Amino acid sequence: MDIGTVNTLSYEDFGNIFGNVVEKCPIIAAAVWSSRPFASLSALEAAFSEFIDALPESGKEGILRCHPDLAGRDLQRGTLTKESLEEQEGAGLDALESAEASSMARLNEQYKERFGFPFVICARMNDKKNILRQLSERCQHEGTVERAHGIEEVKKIGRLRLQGLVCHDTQNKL
Ligand code: 2AL
Repeated sequence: MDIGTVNTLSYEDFGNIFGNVVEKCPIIAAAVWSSRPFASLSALEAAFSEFIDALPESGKEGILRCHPDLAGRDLQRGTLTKESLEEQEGAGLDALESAEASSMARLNEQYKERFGFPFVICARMNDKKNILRQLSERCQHEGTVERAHGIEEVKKIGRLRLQGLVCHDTQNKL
């Protein structure tokens, strides 16, 4: 779809298409629709990022809490969103060795216990080894640092999801 078509979408269609750009947070797409028309894919990406950045800290933590654990229960039970499943499979998280799986489970719990929200990282920009290493390192950080880091990862995830939905090349002259 090109950006011109995006700009013609009703809010219902926009929500159906972009509702999971931020994992399980369709309210963000519903809000971003109000910023139409978008000059380009970059402008659409910026509208999502700016909405997230403007939220109070509790709202940012809420977004993080909507994310499933990596290699967690939802992956095992088949209850991940389509987008999250593709991302987790792409990083090899559906095929962990048993030692990797137990480290991931232990560190995910440790992280949640410490910060009150789950560890979030853009799985499409990392492989399983890198994810495990970063999970271990980020468990040592301060809460404010981790909240900001997690939100930057949410924005990366959203940017890649948007790039899968809207073509790059078309610039719409407004
Ligand atoms: C996720 C997810 O669902 N997709 C992704 O890239 N990262 N979750 C997470 N906890 O980091």
